[in-house]
Amino acid sequence: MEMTLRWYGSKFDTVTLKQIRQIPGVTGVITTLYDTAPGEVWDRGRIRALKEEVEASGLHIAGIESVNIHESIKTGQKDRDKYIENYIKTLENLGKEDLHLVCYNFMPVFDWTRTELARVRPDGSTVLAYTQKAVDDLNPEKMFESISGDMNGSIMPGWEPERMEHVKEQFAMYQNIDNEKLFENLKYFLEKIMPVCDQYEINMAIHPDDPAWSVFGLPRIIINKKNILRLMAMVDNPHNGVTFCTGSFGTNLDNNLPEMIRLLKGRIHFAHIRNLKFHSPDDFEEAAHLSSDGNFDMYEIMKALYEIGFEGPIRPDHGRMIWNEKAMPGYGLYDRALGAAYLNGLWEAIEKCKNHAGGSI
Ligand code: CS2
Ligand code: MN
Repeated sequence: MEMTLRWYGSKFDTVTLKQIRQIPGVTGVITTLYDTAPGEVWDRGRIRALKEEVEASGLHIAGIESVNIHESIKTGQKDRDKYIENYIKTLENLGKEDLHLVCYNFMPVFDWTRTELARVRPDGSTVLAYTQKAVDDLNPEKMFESISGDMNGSIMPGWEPERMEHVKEQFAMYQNIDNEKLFENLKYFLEKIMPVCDQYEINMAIHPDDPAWSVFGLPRIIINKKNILRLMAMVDNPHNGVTFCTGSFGTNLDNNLPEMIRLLKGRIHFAHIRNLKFHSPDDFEEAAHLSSDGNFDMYEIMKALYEIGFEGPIRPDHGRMIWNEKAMPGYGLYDRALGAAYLNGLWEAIEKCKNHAGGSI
């Protein structure tokens, strides 16, 4: 595995490449052209410029998160082929620049949902949190208003103001889309892009839905073992793979994370490692990465990744806001750096134990 950090680009991120370069063991970044709209073709020159900027700092681009999918593709509109063509051109441009990992999601309308961006924990840190009750009491616009004051001046992925302006029309597009239809549209998209992925050796890595159930009545499919295995079998090509995000699959306590990792052997191209602390099954907050701070056993998760021979990038997913840092909620430097160091420590210990003691731990 390779330890990486997500970086939104110098125009959008409070964290610099120089700072990332100084986190022990972090050698790459996961980045994107954050100001491109879903459906747009990524310009090859811009991709190259981004790559050169990252490389000048002594790091490299380990993957792209995300190339977002246009709602026409998700809802299967008549004009979807045009947007798929554009997506293929973007993949070609990435492939020509020697980039081979693309994270994306297939969540209707917006990306992950949290009801608070700055819940205060007993230690005084602030974290992203979710309570089902808050979702049940609000509509998306009201929720956006109630959380936008805590964005620290950043643009949150999936909750961009432009997106919120069109939220009603976007909801209307999903009126006749159920989970089955969404699966069908995802299959259609993946089948169309697999040839270019084969040609340029691009691993597509779908990010699970977060939380792993329907919000605001919208369909959601990448939520559990059964559905993710179904998707792998539906388009049975190794380039159709997964971003294994523990904090997203883990929102549903019925999901056994180490078991799912083992079942997805060969198809996990990217891992997001994050811990959650549950107060009830539908009230949780994003804890520090350390196992004892939340509900997940991080050692078992890392061991499962090690045992399936995982070689892709890992990034410590969202961190807490600590030490008075002001950054995009979930994406400050300090707690993610602590997370990277901790996960690297677990990995080193697992590796060394495996190599001694006749391979058993
Ligand atoms: C989130 C998402 O959980 C996460 O990693 O920050 O924004 C994620 O990057 C996207 O869903 C991937 O497409
Ligand atoms: Mn994630």
